[in-house]
Amino acid sequence: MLELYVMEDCPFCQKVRRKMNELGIDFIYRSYRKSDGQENWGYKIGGQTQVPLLVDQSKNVVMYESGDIIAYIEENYS
Ligand SMILES: N[C@@H](CCC(=O)N[C@@H](CS)C(=O)NCC(=O)O)C(=O)O
Repeated sequence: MLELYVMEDCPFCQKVRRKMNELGIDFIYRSYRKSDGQENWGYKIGGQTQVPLLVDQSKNVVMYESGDIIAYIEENYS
């Protein structure tokens, strides 16, 4: 299943979540705490402290950038 690392007040994360909901895509919501820094799972997976971060284990994809994530889910999951 898709996993999305997000911070609640991040507008880029909200944009991606909105699109996921619009497309009816089920995903695992991963809370991202900025204060965890490099100890964060998102950092350990993707190597950056940026969110949103999409992880698609079924396709070995780890992706930052909300625009790229939206294009990816539209292409692969809609
Ligand atoms: N261009 C990126 C911008 C993402 C971004 O700026 N995210 C902020 C939170 S709203 C972030 O993760 N900043 C890095 C940090 O706080 O360490 C996108 O569209 O996804």
